[in-house]
Parts: sequence; structure tokens; C-alpha cells
Amino acid sequence: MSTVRWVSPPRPADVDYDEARVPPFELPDVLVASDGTRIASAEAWRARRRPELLELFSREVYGRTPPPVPVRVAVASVDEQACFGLVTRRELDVTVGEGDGSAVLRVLVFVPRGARGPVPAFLGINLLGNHTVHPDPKIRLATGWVPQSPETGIPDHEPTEASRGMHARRWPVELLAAAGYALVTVYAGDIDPDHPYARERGVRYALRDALDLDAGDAWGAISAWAYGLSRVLDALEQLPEIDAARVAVIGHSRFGKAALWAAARDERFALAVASGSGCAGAKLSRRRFGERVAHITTRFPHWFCKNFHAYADREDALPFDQHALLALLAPRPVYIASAEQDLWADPKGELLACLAASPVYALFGRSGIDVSPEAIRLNVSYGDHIGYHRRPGGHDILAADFWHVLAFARRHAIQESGASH
Ligand code: GTR
Repeated sequence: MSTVRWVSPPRPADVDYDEARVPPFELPDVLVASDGTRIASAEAWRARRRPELLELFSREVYGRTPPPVPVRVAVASVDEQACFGLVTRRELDVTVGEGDGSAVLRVLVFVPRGARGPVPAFLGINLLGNHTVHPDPKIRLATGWVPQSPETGIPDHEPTEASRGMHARRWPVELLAAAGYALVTVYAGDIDPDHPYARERGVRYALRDALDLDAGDAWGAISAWAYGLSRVLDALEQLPEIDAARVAVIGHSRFGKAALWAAARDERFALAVASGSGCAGAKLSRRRFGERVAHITTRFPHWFCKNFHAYADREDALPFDQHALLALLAPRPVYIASAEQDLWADPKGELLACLAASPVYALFGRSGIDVSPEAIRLNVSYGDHIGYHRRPGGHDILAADFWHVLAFARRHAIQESGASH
């Protein structure tokens, strides 16, 4: 039995869901630097405003990370006949750090067979273990602590045989393979366990000498996950079957936050996709609707650096808002998926962030998204370099989301080589 027993506290009751009562708010202009200078060119954005915003998000929200360290990659298993011969499935052990306490990220890779060259890939973190993304009984069970909740039915934070494939709906391996994409995933707990207690596992532990973990700006779990995604991309650069220049980082909810932060920091990611990423993801923090900074820092204190906690109920004091996170991806494409009933994540607040990030894309001569919030219809994908859709239903990522995401990826040439679009 795991020694850490922790279940995320329930959502609070004091949540604003009444659109008519959302107070007006003013967003900091993403194109005005801290000293008041207007940013008027792509060069000035890159040279000045982008580094400044990366610094601000590191210091005030997610926490600083150490510089990249080299990874060691070992192939733990290969099955060339997975999914009835549609894909080759590999499990890689990607080691971060040296010696005692190094982190071993167990990376699950599904590559479509018969491709004409290296394939594009979607890379994302899973919540409950690699064995939950597909029912294939040969996939290794996760090790260590896993979250426990009524939904998972996982007792005592132990990975179980019964939980195999339980999140397969979020990881449409066959759909992606048939469309020419690899799928790569890693269990969050291998990178950084998702609980607020002391841990002797993951990248923050492996690299514990690199940073003072008690500092107000030291990395929280979201930064650790983002760092881990970059280390997995390092490993993918060593796999000839995958085109590392066409890797989309994707995540749902807490991992949508991590996907956006990973792609903001690491420009090797060709595309970022965030579903239901909400508070501290794509949602504007200043909009008083759904989950807010006070809620998230109370329920999940370990996701952020300590400095972020000071913005609980003081969102207006943040020198930026989450539209600046999306803007950090410019000029690369970014896709935001939300769901009608996922009010906690504030679908409208996510769309408003997309709109407010668009002027940065314009600096690069690209259009982001231009649609009025009132015009949004369900199941329609909007936008150009910033994509957005809202589907019916609640907090999840489903094949219906992937259909829009695949069309968007193809439109931006993140597709099988030789395929036309
Ligand atoms: C919620 C949390 C959200 C979101 C979600 C998830 O309870 O408040 O910000 O991250 O968990 O990851 O499913």
C-alpha cells in the first residue's frame, strides 16, 4: 500500500457561474512591456517581451526549472503487432538525472506501421498510468502512487489490473494511427507525483540539488511536468520513426496547463493542444467565473510555485493574464478545446484568452482567431493559427475533440509526409 494517502479536496461551493454577474475587468496589454514600451514588431516580441513573459510566468505562477539535462534512453519492450498489427508499440525508459534518485520516465509509444517516413506525433501526460490509456495487457502497470477517486475505483493509490484501459477514451490510439500519427504518453507520477507531500520520486527529486525547493519561485508540479515533456521530446529525437520537428504536445485539464507551459518554454514543440485547461491554463484569471486562483492554490498547492498563492483573490495584481501564455506560442499554432458543461474551466474565459492573444500572432503576419463569443456554435472549429472549439458535454477529452484537432494539425502541415492538405 502506498504511504501517501491524498485525495484532492472537493470543489468549493462559493463559485460564480452567473454570467450576468461577472464584474468587468481589464486585461494587461500583452503588447506593452513592463516598462511601458509598446511592442510593435515580431523582432521586439522575440528579443524583449517573450523573455520577459517567460520570466514572469516562471517567477509568479509555475516556478523556475533547472536547465535541461541529458537523458538516457533504453528500450524496455517492442511489440510490432500491437492493435492487430496497426501499430508498433514500444516502451522506453527515459532516465533523467544521475545515480541515486534519478527519475525513470516510462514512455509508451505507438507508431503506425507502414509509414513512408518519420511520422508526426502527439505527446501527452496521462493521469493514472500508461496501462490505463489502452487495454493491451502487455503494457506495464504503472509503479508507485496513483491518484484515487470515486471515478477511478483504484484502491489505496495502487495501480491495478482492473484499471487497464480505463482512460482509453482519452487516447484514441487507433484513430491517430490510421491518420498517420504516433501517440506518445507518459504517466504524470513518473515525472512528478501529483500530491502535495514529500516525495522521493520524479524530476524535482532527481534534480533536487539544482534549485532551492523552498524558494518562492521554485518549480511546482506543472513546471516539472512541462520539463518532463521536454525530456521526452529529447528521447523522441533519438527515435528514427518519429519526426521530432512535428510533435504536438497535448493535454487535458491539469495536463493541458502543463502542455501550454511546455510549448511556451520549448519552441521545438510544433503545436500545443489544451483541452479543458481552465484556471492557470487557457482561462483568463481576471474573469470571475468558475475556478479561480484561490480555489486552485488551496486544492492543488503543489502545482504552482509558492509566489502564485499570493494572487488568491488578487488576480488584478498579476502583471499579465493567461492570454500571454497562449501568446508565448506565437507564431506556432495552438488549439484550445472546451466543453459546454465544463463551466468550472470557464469555456468563455478560454475563448477570450484566445482572442486577446491574437494581436501577437498579427505581429508575425498571422491571424489568430476572430470570432465573437456570442457567435460560437457547438462542434464547430474556429480560428486560424489559434484554433478553438466547444463541444457538448463535460470535462473530458474525447475522439470528437481529436477530430477537430487532427483537422487543425493537418492544416498547419503537422501531418504525414507526402499527405496533401
Ligand atoms: C480540477 C482542477 C482543475 C483541473 C482538473 C483536472 O479539480 O480544479 O483545474 O485541472 O482538476 O485536472 O482534472
